[in-house]
Amino acid sequence: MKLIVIGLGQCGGRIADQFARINNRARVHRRIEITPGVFAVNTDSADLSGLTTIKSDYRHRILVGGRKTGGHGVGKINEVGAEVAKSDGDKIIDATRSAKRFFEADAFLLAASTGGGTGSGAISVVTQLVKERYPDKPVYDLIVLPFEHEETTEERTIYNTAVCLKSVSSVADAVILIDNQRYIKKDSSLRNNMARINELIVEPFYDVLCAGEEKKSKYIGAKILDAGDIIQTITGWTVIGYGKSHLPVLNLSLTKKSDFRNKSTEIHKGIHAMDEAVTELSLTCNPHDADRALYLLSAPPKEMNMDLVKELGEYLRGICPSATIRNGDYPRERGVLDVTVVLSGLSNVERVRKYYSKSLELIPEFQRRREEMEVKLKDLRDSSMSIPSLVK
Ligand SMILES: Nc1nc2c(ncn2[C@@H]2O[C@H](COP(=O)(O)OP(=O)(O)OP(=O)(O)O)[C@@H](O)[C@H]2O)c(=O)[nH]1
Ligand SMILES: [Mg+2]
Repeated sequence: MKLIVIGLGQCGGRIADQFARINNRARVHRRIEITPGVFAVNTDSADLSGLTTIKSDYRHRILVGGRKTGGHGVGKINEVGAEVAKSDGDKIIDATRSAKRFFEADAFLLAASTGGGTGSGAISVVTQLVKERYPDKPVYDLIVLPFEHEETTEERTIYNTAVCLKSVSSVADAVILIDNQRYIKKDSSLRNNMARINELIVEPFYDVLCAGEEKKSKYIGAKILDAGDIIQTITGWTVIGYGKSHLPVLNLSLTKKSDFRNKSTEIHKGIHAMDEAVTELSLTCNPHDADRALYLLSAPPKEMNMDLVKELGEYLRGICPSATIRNGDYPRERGVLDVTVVLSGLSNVERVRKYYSKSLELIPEFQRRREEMEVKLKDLRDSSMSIPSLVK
């Protein structure tokens, strides 16, 4: 599957940059292309300069809101992010057309964080514009939720998140939810290592995008997971997970393949990888709420067999009883067996609900504070009434 990727704001831009890196990896190691166009949009010129892989010309690193923001961001004010995206929307859409082989892309992937101002304000506006301009291509929004400590220290983070989630959910074909906090749960040293977090966020997309683009017969699975399967699966609230099992360097195929013990070891490793993928989903959710799901098994061809694919299917069916499940296998020569899982069409996401309800409490509080501030300012002005001023 081929994606046009557009990152908005600092977080979105860096995630898009990571997609550009996995595309380079796919080109070098697999001779295939998965992202024919990758772009970053920002109100902050320094953030755009900090990217490393997206082409550095103005058509790929798109500075918006120039006069309004002076190239310095919108400081968490998402309304300004949205306004700038509306006024500079044509500039963004026109730039994306500059992608070589733009029309080969199967879908758009837009990425942003919810906590800031530029990405969180702009993503829904740009999603709507892309959908209007290219009604035949699905548009997926990859949305990065804030760390816990950001929510406790800054209420605006919660409000921005709620507004962003509501806005994208009404325009995007799917909203892929990523919880920043999940990536530091096991290793808190990652908190200050955004580059590593971004690698972990983007990695699950690698095999999923590559599988359907393979041309060499030895890399084509018994059941190919292609763009059609993915497009049919991804809809509404969506999460993605990835797990792997390391394989012994000495391939099991050197021993007797038909040995039932080998087969059960393979199945065990497959289930281990799938269990990890489900445990490490990009956001905690209840798989029972999924209407659609897919899994991709990738392993050296000798490690894959129909029993393994069937067992994995049964495992997923057990945890997502109401989902339509699609699957694929992707034979690659290397020392790991990995499984990518996507759960989609989620009918309930507790975390989203929490942002909505917290934000509802905040709105009257923001209003009260604003009024209180206006009263105090007026009071201060009144107290200067009899003082002369040097300007009119
Ligand atoms: N995963 C990840 N999260 C990031 C990254 N950069 C920032 N964030 C998160 O994104 C949120 C802040 O949003 P930014 O993307 O920096 O904001 P912005 O869209 O540039 O908007 P303004 O700076 O307010 O104009 C916080 O929750 C950060 O933790 C990143 O590279 N990766
Ligand atoms: Mg910024």
